[in-house]
Amino acid sequence: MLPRRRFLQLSSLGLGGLMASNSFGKGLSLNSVNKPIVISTWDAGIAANVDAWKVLANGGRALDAVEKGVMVTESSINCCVGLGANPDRDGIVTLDASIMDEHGNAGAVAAIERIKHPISVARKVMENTPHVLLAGAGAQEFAISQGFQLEPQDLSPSARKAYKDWLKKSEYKPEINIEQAEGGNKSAFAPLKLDNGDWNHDTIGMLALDQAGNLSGSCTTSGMAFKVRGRVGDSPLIGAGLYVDNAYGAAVSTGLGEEVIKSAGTHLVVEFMRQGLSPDKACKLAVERIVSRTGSTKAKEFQVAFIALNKQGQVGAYAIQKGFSYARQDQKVNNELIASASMF
Ligand code: SD4
Repeated sequence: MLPRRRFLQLSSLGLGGLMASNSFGKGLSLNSVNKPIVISTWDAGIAANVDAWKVLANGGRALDAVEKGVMVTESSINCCVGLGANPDRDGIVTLDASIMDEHGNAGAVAAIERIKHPISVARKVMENTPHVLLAGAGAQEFAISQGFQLEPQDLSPSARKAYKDWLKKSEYKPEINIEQAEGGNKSAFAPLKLDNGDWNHDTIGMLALDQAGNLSGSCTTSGMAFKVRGRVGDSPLIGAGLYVDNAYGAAVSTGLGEEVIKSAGTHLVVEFMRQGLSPDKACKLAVERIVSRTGSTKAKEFQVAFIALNKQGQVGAYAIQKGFSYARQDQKVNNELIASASMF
């Protein structure tokens, strides 16, 4: 993972807007489409983009890229996502994931246990069932029926330590992903800082546009650390944590899922792009919509961030709190971490 020092300030400089017109369709010829491209949330996106890019650079499908990409994060034992992640308050890791293709097909799993790659199970739900979302024990049974292996229930060393620390107070105070909390915020739900100095986020969302000009997206998470057993966040909910409309654009979210669900966040971002707004502006308006409901005093207590990619290959991001970043790989930017603009 890259240290924060290496963040580019491209978003805040508005460089994304230099690549093409900020308004959908205006001044753009087909040749100006920036493809292929992949973007993904947080620092872990750098490693995930590498595998996604292998697919895209070889002319592969965006759907394969967004699955392969986030599988890297799901496999990483000391990360944030997948079976290495923090458990719920009963000490059990439960995972959520969703995927969406260029045809508007969608698949998702919620609160699945002991499965290494929830994103691939989500894809099987999409491709092999007439359903969109399978949850809990049923999702696990389905995964096994599709050839997935049941993994041990053990916690990773970092999760075991974090859970043990959390148990000392067992304070239930859902704050999530507020990076400037370093040193100040002692909430159990603030992200953990790893020994190497990186932050331990518990979600990765990825969006890709392939050489054929098709969009897809994925999102996979352990949800909120030390959550109530059975709690499901925004990530597996289509239109909340992830939305793809192949005609206009795609968006994925991270942060406090409850607030994203209540605003149908990523559907809102994509609708703003449909109305002609740039990805940056669409993400900003969606964040503002959330804050207009909660009020800014409450919004100072939690993080929500969106990234978006439109049909022209333009990208955007916006967050409530500073500290959010996303990784970008295309012909113009070689897998760099980009600092998102934010409200506060
Ligand atoms: C959730 N949105 O379950 C996820 C959490 C998250 O980085 O994004 N963490 O609410």
